[in-house]
Parts: sequence; structure tokens; C-alpha cells
Amino acid sequence: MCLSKLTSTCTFILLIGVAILVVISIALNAAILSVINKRFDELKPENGQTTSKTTVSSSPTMTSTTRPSIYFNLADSIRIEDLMNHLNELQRIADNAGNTRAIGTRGFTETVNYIHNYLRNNAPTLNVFRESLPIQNFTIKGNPILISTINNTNKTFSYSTNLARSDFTYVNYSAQITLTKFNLIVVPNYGCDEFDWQNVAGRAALVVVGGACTNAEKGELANKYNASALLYYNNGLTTTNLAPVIIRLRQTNKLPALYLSYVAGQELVNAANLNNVSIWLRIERENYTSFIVENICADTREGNINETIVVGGHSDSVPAGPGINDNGSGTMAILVLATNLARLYQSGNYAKYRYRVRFCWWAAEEIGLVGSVYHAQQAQTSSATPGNRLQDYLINLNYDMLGSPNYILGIYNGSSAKPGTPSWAINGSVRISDVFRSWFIEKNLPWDFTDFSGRSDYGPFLAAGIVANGLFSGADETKTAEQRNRYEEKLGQGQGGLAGAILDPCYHRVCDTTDNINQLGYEKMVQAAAYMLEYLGQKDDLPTWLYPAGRPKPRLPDDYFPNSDYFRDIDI
Ligand SMILES: *[C@@H]1O[C@H](CO)[C@@H](O)[C@H](O)[C@H]1NC(C)=O
Ligand SMILES: *[C@@H]1O[C@H](CO)[C@@H](O)[C@H](O)[C@H]1NC(C)=O
Ligand SMILES: *[C@@H]1O[C@H](CO)[C@@H](O)[C@H](O)[C@H]1NC(C)=O
Ligand SMILES: *[C@@H]1O[C@H](CO)[C@@H](O)[C@H](O)[C@H]1NC(C)=O
Ligand SMILES: *[C@@H]1O[C@H](CO)[C@@H](O)[C@H](O)[C@H]1NC(C)=O
Ligand SMILES: *[C@@H]1O[C@H](CO)[C@@H](O)[C@H](O)[C@H]1NC(C)=O
Ligand SMILES: *[C@@H]1O[C@H](CO)[C@@H](O)[C@H](O)[C@H]1NC(C)=O
Ligand SMILES: *[C@@H]1O[C@H](CO)[C@@H](O)[C@H](O)[C@H]1NC(C)=O
Ligand SMILES: *[C@@H]1O[C@H](CO)[C@@H](O)[C@H](O)[C@H]1NC(C)=O
Ligand SMILES: *[C@@H]1O[C@H](CO)[C@@H](O)[C@H](O)[C@H]1NC(C)=O
Ligand SMILES: CC(=O)N[C@H]1CO[C@H](CO)[C@@H](O)[C@@H]1O
Ligand SMILES: [Zn+2]
Repeated sequence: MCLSKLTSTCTFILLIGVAILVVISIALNAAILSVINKRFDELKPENGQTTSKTTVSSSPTMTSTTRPSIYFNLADSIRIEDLMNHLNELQRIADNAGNTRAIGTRGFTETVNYIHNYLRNNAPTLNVFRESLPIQNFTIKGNPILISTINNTNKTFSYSTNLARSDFTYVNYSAQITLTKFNLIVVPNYGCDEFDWQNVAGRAALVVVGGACTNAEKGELANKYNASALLYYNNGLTTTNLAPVIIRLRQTNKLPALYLSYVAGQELVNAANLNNVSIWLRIERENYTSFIVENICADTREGNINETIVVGGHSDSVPAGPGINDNGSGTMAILVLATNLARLYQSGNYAKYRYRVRFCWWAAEEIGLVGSVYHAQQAQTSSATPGNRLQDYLINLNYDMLGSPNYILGIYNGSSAKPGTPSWAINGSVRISDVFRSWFIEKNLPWDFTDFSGRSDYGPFLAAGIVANGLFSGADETKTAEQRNRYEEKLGQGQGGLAGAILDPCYHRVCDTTDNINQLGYEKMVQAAAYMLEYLGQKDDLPTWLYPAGRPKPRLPDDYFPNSDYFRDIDI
């Protein structure tokens, strides 16, 4: 009831409420994590050894002393100690770089260097290369201006860097604009459907946040339908959804964009229902500088380069934290896979695959899959050489978050690919989901199928018509009682995690540290990833198994836009 009144007192009371709720929610997350960790601390890996969360390896070349000198398959070579040693190194890198490994920070550069040095020292038979790409550097300049004109009366909205007191704020990667007038149009529904944007051309489109799509996706539609400017407003659905929020659009965004409070947005919506409303906008940004980030890949020298298995994950974190689960866990899983495969190849006791394996760590996933999209785009230019063309890629396996504290053993559900995904790529992806599932069942482990909508670095490969799959231990989803019971039944009493709690309460937060990793779940996930690579590598005719009816030359659709994993952007 308070929400419909626009008095400043009411707003003030609400904002105090917001502040209190934010504090409570942070405290709750910390409490949940500590309960989860307490429970899982009592867990020991299958081999009965207690693993320490605080082991710090003295150098990147250190190897686990518990590793048997000979192993015969890749899954058996996976040891939680190796994985945790690497994560401790990442934690150290973040600690020394302002607690983040986001692109543009020292933490990111050092992550890439760490991977490179480790491979050089421990897997010298792999062919390592880097791929540089530019990232735009967004910085707002001065205070943006927003004025509405209704019935010839101007109203200037207030701007403050204190979001709780501001009517609006800027949006990262907004375009620059001098003071300009636009007619306002309110986008119906949540603006998740192309149909919602039919009439926005030439106008400032006002859209509410939320619904079944990300803010960045709404931004893509606004650009596609030729809006002239874009205004988001918060949805007021809860008391934490009132103030404006700094979100980001894709680097390719061309529109000036702002984010309004719920109250300011409602005011414009109500006015637009009765009258023609115009707005005036001014947004300045610092000069468009850019900086360079690097993808890094490591290839086996063996195997047909025209039939390559790509195993990838991202190497950056969000700015908010060290990103040890997201996605240090996937990053380091791939490093261990690459190293252990190279060692097996060198041991002489292991049949080399017919297919070349390319391990890649993508940059800038967290700002919209920028590194993997860049790679896919390069791979379809006419200058791409054999072995580096999209058509040389048989499959992309993606490992993003694998060690969530209240984890699920999640398998991308190949059947749930987005409409429009090439059918031949879906068919193969479903086969991979089934193989993963069979492995978890055979090991008497629980499993779940998870989202396969393209919101991680496999997105561009899948959209191009390349089979994709991967594993995911959970982000901001909640564990259900059914899941808890099922996991408890398989893993043992007290080991099913917490029902009603978030799978990773530290998702995109400062607390995503090495303490945020469930070691039992993490080890199983990486073993599953290792099993899959070997299963595919040892197939006699992988191309036919993946594409029984053949496949056209892969191609990234012209209108492809990435769905990053940044689906919580309204909350950040
Ligand atoms: C972005 O630009 C700002 C100011 O122009 C600068 O201080 C900052 O270091 C830049 N960031 C990166 C990652 O280059
Ligand atoms: C927005 O950009 C600023 C730098 O201009 C950066 O500090 C902040 O993390 C960015 N926020 C998001 C959500 O990208
Ligand atoms: C604008 O004027 C119209 C009639 O001219 C009136 O119905 C409407 O309430 C006015 N709107 C505002 C926001 O004052
Ligand atoms: C409203 O503001 C704009 C931009 O500052 C200005 O050009 C215009 O004259 C103002 N209109 C009225 C009625 O004050
Ligand atoms: C947007 O504008 C471009 C260039 O004028 C035009 O080619 C395109 O058809 C327009 N798109 C829509 C959806 O109106
Ligand atoms: C609003 O603008 C449209 C077209 O710009 C015009 O046809 C309509 O008469 C205007 N309505 C009002 C109430 O001014
Ligand atoms: C941005 O670049 C323009 C042209 O190069 C220059 O005139 C201007 O001073 C620069 N602004 C800033 C803030 O560096
Ligand atoms: C890969 O394809 C290229 C051209 O398509 C061909 O020249 C080359 O021999 C192939 N390499 C292998 C290992 O099949
Ligand atoms: C996988 O996705 C399909 C299509 O959305 C759905 O019908 C099926 O139930 C999902 N499978 C599981 C195990 O969730
Ligand atoms: C995909 O599989 C379905 C049934 O599983 C089959 O009908 C269809 O022909 C397959 N499509 C391609 C392109 O392989
Ligand atoms: C999630 C994340 O930022 N990074 C990736 C880590 O893994 C999850 C699961 O795939 C992805 O959603 C994220 O894209
Ligand atoms: Zn993330």
C-alpha cells in the first residue's frame, strides 16, 4: 500500500526497510554457508583421507604426494588435493590483487600466467597459445541527467551515487549522449518477448526489470528494434527491489541507458498512460579506452586436428569477489584434466585418442561470454587455418562451477536447448547428457539435469551447431527437500546438504573463497568430466556418433547474442 503513494516520507521509510533487509540477507547467507560447511566438513572423500582446506602449495609445480605413480584412466587420476592446491593458488592471486580476478585487474592477468606457467612446467608436450582480444573500458563521467516533460511541465529527477537516495543511476556500457529529448514509450510485460518491442523505434523505451530474461537481453532487443534510448526501472516486487541498481549491458550496446527506481519508473508509466511523455537525457562517459585480455588454450599434439574436442571454462571472476567456485573450480578442473591427460600420453601406457583435444580458458565470460564469442568468430573467418576452424570442432564441453557448497551434481540437460538451436547439435548434446547420467548412476551417485539455455561459454558453440554439454554444481538456485532427500539417500545421512538453502550462497560475492568449495562434490564432478573426455576420446567414430545424420558447416548466426551467466544482474 505504501508503494502506490509517492510521498517522500513513505519512500524514506521504505528505503530504511531496504537497507535492513539487505543486511539481514547478507547475514543469512553467511549463516547458511557456515551451516553447510559445518555439515560437509565432517565429510571425507572416498579414499578416507581428510582433506585440508588450507593446504597451500609452495609452488605451481608441486604435485600431490598421494598420487599413485601409475594410473590407467583419466577419471582415476583426479585427486581433490591437486584441485585444491590450484584453488589455493587462485585464492592467493586474488588476495594479492584486491580480492578479485575480474578482467582488467592484476588478478586476471596472473590467473592466465599461472595457467600458462603451470602447463609449461608440468605438461610440456601440450601446445599452448594465447589469443588477445580488446575489452572496452567503461567509466561514467559527471552526473547523468534525466528530466521528464509531461503537459509541458518539466521534472528533474535526482541523481546520487548513493543509490538508496537516487531516482536513477547509469548503466555500464551505456552510450554517451548530449542533452536530447525523446518521446517515451512503455514496453509491455517484462520486455522478454520480441513482440513487446515492436513500437519502440525512435523512442526512449521504458521497461521494468525481471521476468524470464536478463537485463542485457532486454538491451539487445531494444537495440534490435531501434529504440533511441533505454530506461529500466526496478519492479518493486519486494522491498529490495525499489532502489535503482548499476547493471551492465553488452559491450555492443549502442543506446544511452539509465536505471530508475521503482517509484520514478511507476511515475512515468502512470503519466504515459494518460499523456504523451517526453524525457530529456544526458549521459557522458570517459573516452572509450580499451584494454587487452587473453584467452589461453592448450592442444594435444596428437590426434586429428580436423576432429577436435574442445574442453573449456572461463578464467575471469566477477569484480565482487575472488571467484573461487565461480569459476575457479571449472578453471582448475580443466588445468588438472589437461595436465593429467598429457602425463598419461607420456606414460606410454595409455592409447592416444584419434582426436585432438583443445583445452581453453576463456576471458571475460562474466561480461557476456566475450572471450568465447571472440574465439568462435575468429574460427569462422576465412583466414582461420585447418584445426582452428569451427568445422574442425566436434564438441564443446564446458565446466563452469563445479564445487558449490550446497551442491547438486548437475548435468546440462541437452533436451532443454533454446528454440532455434540447430537440431543436429541438440541430438548429440542429449547423448552426452545420457552418458554423464549413466556415469553418476553407475557410481551410485545422485544427479540432476540443469539449465542448458546457453548462459555460459558453450553458448556460441552450440548456437553455431556444435554439440555441447557440461556440468554445473549450482549457483543461486535453491535446493529442494526432494533433492536433499535424494542426495542424502545416496551420499549418506547428513550429507544431502540443506533444503531451502541456496546451492552457492556466495555466488558472485566476496565470500566465494576456497572455504566456499565442497570438496566431495567437486572431486566427483571433475572425475565425471575426466570420464567423459576419455569416453569420447576412445570412440572409434566420434563424428558419426555425435552427428549420425551428418552436419552442415557450423556457423554462428548473424543475430547471435550471448546469454552470459549473469542472470542475477538485477540483484547485483
Ligand atoms: C579504465 O579507465 C580508467 C579511467 O580512464 C582507468 O583509471 C582504469 O585503469 C581503466 N581500467 C582498465 C582496466 O584499463
Ligand atoms: C560498472 O562499472 C564500474 C566502473 O565504471 C565498475 O566498478 C562496476 O563494477 C561495474 N558494474 C557492473 C555491474 O558491471
Ligand atoms: C495532463 O493534462 C491532461 C489534460 O490536459 C490531464 O488529464 C492530465 O491529468 C494531466 N497530467 C498530469 C500528469 O498532470
Ligand atoms: C524542460 O527542460 C529542457 C531541457 O533542459 C528545456 O530545454 C526546456 O525548455 C524545459 N521546458 C520547460 C517547459 O521548462
Ligand atoms: C532498425 O534500423 C535498421 C537501420 O535503419 C533497419 O535496417 C532495421 O530494419 C530496423 N529494425 C527494425 C526491427 O525495425
Ligand atoms: C501523442 O502523440 C501522438 C503522436 O505523436 C499524437 O497522435 C497524439 O495526439 C498525442 N496525444 C496527446 C494527448 O497529446
Ligand atoms: C577524449 O578525446 C577527445 C578527442 O580525442 C579529447 O578532445 C578529449 O579531451 C578527451 N577527453 C578525455 C576526458 O580524455
Ligand atoms: C585437415 O583438413 C585440411 C583441409 O581441409 C587437410 O589439408 C588436412 O590434411 C586435414 N588434416 C588431417 C589431419 O586430416
Ligand atoms: C530435460 O529437458 C526437457 C525439455 O525441457 C524436459 O522435458 C525434461 O523433463 C528435462 N529432464 C530432466 C531430467 O529434468
Ligand atoms: C534428431 O533426433 C531425432 C529423434 O531423436 C530425429 O528424428 C532427427 O532426425 C534428428 N535430427 C538430426 C538433424 O539428426
Ligand atoms: C557461472 C559462472 O560465472 N561462471 C560460470 C561458472 O559456471 C556457471 C555454470 O555454468 C555458469 O553459469 C557460469 O557461467
Ligand atoms: Zn559468474
